[in-house]
Amino acid sequence: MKLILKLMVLVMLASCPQNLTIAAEPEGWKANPELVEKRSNGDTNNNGGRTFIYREKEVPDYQLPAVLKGADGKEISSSDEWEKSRRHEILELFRSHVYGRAPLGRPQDMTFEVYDVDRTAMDGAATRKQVKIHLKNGEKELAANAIIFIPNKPEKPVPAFLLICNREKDNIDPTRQNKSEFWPAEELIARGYAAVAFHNADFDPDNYDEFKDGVHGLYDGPQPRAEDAWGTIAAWAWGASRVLDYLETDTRIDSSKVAIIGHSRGGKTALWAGAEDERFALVISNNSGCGGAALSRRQYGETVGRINRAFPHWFCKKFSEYNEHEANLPVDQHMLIALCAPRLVYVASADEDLWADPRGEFLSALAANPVFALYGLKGVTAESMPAMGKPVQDGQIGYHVRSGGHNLSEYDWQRYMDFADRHWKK
Ligand code: GTR
Repeated sequence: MKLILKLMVLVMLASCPQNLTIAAEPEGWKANPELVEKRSNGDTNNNGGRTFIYREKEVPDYQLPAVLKGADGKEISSSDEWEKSRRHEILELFRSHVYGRAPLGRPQDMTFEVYDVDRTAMDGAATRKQVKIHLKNGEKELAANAIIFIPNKPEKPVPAFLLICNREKDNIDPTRQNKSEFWPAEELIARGYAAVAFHNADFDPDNYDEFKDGVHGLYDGPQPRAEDAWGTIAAWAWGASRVLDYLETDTRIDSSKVAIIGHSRGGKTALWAGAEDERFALVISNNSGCGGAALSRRQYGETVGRINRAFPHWFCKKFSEYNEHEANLPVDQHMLIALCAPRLVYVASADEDLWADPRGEFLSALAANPVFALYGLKGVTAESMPAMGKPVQDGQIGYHVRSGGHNLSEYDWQRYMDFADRHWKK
């Protein structure tokens, strides 16, 4: 039957006039060929002797590790089995092979100092607070800062968006003299959400210093670093959880509805924070690419080898064993998204950000669907990549690809708030 259909289509095609296009392919996003050409000719810094892949046809054949097959080879067929065994197995694989293992959860010696409270912020629309999170380990101390705006109305506890800021601090200006689309706090307030942000460097400066500064310096012992010792992304993710610890104590925040959001290296961090800490109810990855939402095995744009050479502090040491050997990884990034199930997730890509592999980000979200299905839920509700500017938001996983380059834009934020409205304000 299939063969007959195929033949019929071929006959139809053959008899069609040349200028008639047949809609044989779904009208999803495709990388702009000019941009692909430009990238393919240019960007070739250290990729372990390989050229970077920007042409879809150059993506190698790959097979993703099965998210629903346990280490003992058994199929996982219920949410119960997922929660009792497989979820933990996958989490452990990411800890030991990719991000490293945070040595502790909520630390013993942590205090919150609330200061700078202004009930008339944003022309009276919000209350601003800043919170110093004091961390101590013996004689050593570190303080990280969180900036919080809470809508004055309604007076009940509100859901919050917590941004991991990996750009300059003036992007999260508490005085609001500097307003950046990277953190549109006024827009969040107008839509009824608390806007919370912290700067990643407060927990760990973004440079390679052999893990002496930040929370590594505070907590890591004198012994040589293990292969699976936490990298900087894991340190930032751990920091996000400490901000959430504070938010849980704030009676104006509905801590059962806190979204963790980050862009690029911050997006990788948001996903890892969501995997490690199930209190985050919505996990948002904006253009997170390699080591974030994008499938490593596709090797499209930035690769495992390149990211480990350029940023030797982001992941654990073990991860560099997979430089140019992606197929040996016991996980791929769809499993990271799956670790957020059944909670809400949002993955977003940008048309010109081929370095982050938009298609690889979408396919990764799609491959996480079976885990959501165990809960009788839909993940991403598109079978193939949607068109640019056509967000898909019905299921537990939201997805969009927007026009423009690598950035966390006003458009992205509005879509994230739409998604939260849809799922949280039903
Ligand atoms: C790039 C890096 C990406 C991404 C980005 C960013 O240089 O290759 O993985 O994380 O930085 O954080 O802006």
